[in-house]
Amino acid sequence: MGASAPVRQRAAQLRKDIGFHNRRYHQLDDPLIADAEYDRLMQELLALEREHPDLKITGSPTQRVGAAPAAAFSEVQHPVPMLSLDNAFSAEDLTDFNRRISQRLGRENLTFVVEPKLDGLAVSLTYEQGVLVRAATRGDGQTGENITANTRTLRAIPGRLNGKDWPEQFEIRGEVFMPKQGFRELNERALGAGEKTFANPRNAAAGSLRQLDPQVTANRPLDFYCYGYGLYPADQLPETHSEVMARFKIWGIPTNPELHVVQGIDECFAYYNDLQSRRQTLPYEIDGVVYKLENLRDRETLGFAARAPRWAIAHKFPAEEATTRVVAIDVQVGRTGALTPVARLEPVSVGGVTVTNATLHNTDEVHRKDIRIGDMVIVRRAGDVIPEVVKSLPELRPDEAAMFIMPTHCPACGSEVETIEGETIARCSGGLYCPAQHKEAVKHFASRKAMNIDGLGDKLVDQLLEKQLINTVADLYRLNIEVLSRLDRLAEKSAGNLIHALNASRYTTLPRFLFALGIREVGEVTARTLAEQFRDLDTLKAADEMTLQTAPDIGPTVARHVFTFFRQPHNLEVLQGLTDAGIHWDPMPERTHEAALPFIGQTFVITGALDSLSREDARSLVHSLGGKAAGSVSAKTSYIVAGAEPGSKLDKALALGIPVLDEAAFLALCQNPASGAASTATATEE
Ligand code: I6G
Repeated sequence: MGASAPVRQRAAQLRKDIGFHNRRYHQLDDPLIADAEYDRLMQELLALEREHPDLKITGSPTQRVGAAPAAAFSEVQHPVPMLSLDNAFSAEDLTDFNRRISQRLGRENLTFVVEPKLDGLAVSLTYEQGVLVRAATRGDGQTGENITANTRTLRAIPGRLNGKDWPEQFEIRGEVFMPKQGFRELNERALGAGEKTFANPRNAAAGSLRQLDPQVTANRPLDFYCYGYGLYPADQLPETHSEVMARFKIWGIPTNPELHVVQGIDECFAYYNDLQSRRQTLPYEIDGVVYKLENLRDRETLGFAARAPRWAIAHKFPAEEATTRVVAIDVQVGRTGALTPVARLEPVSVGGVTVTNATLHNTDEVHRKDIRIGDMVIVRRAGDVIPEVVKSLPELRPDEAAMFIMPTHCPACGSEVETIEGETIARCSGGLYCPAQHKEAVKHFASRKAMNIDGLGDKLVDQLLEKQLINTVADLYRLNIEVLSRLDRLAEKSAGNLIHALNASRYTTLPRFLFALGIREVGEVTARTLAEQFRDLDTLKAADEMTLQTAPDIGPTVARHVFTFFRQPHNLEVLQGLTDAGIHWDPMPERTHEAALPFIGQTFVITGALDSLSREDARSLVHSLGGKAAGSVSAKTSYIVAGAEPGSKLDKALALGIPVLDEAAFLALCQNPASGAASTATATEE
């Protein structure tokens, strides 16, 4: 039966909207909706066309790829159509795909090649006699944009191939992308120069490659992995995809090291889960995994549908971005009085989690991203990171949208708000008088890395302060079951557990205690440094600013914060209260002699993403062995520890001839410092 008029209208609207968003994405590199929203529009149109085949007209975006080339570029006709990929959004979609192709081939347990789906720009590269002669974007799949001159500036793309057994003429296809680190550095530079930043690495990669001036492309940190081929003499093809890729690798064409061959759909799922768990640590952004049949003859049997091969599918990860509206911008007061603008959002599901707030960091950031109250915005929630607004969509701005203005007085206590010259952070000047700062200070005191008071969560702290059952953190130690039983929703057992946790926390360490006090700029590492240097609380309390600066890595700012903290009568009262409550610790271990602090006098710089440690953990490890961890490379650096995507610090270290350790060599050195020279020799490049 033909579709009814309203259904027909909806399909027409969807076709129009998708066409519009295709041009924003493919031609302007400036999408107006998050990818997930786009996918939803496409899925809706596909479902309508499945139900009403008469709607599946020629020219529907479900039957086409991308968008026509932009007029600014000359055109390249693809000798073999450059198609897109079908998507699987669920396990069921993937099982359907497997069933479909197994049925058509008459075999089960098929072999697949699997690899990450990079979030970049697909390109076609043609080689003749081993020389790159043409590069093109996908365009609409038939005709792409000629980007040869720009592509030649990419170091990852060989202008001339190694070896000589390549076909006279052939075409490879792959993804140009911008690694996360390069993206961050590019945006940092743009910020410094007051220029526009890119919303994400995909837009940055596409915008950098689709430039009229190749010199601009040359200065952008672009990379490339080949994922397949287009035109290729059939009689020179091997049997499998992985053999093709192995050949390409020999010729100097980069292929993704995460490419694997797996057996059956279960191994595809296992690969998907593994990659999803590592998604945040990969040096580039991915939005899913691609599965393709390994056997090239099987591919030929299955062939192509209108816009995608039947033998491949992209299994998408849950989305990290969504579009929603900013309904208000509130100001949150942190532990140190910093005022952070927070966007209150119309609730939106991002990768299965409902997001209602996103941090806006500071006023500069709000203005730089031009975010107004009432705006539509793209929000991003990657892994467990706090959601943030990636960009506003001024094109969709309602007339009544309002600018954000940082209040002149603290919303929690009414004290004046100060913004120090040269700093972007506005601060409430109320100190612990401010209930918001006070609340955050108590939460920090109880937190895991501070006094570790298990069971004293945020809600409980709110109640204790609101009901005035505590005034300072010292009062926590006067709580008893009877008082706690007056709190809402605190069962007797939980109250008992809390009392137990409070008792246990009385015995702590000096570094933890110093960290728990919440002194400005005294994080875990600085607290440990101060404890190591001054050995006991009284000596630290008595130290003047100059003396404080004799400790490693303690500069004038931290010294001033520490000095001032111990001169405030209120703080001294709280300290006395805590001592009276029986907070105690063992004396700091004897100043360890050199054998136990093998890194004394050595400075490490940690850069890039490590596998088994966070950079903070690695720095702590260096400190615990007597070394210094510095933020930048200089001639004084003893070692640089380089993880994935190490960026410019590694380049500088190599230029200065500083020994480079990879993570394994670093850990080996920590365990067996005497092995230093041997480990570095293997880790130093070239
Ligand atoms: O657009 C694509 C990205 C990645 C692809 C692709 C891919 O493999 C990793 N593979 C094919 C076969 C196609 N597009 C058509």
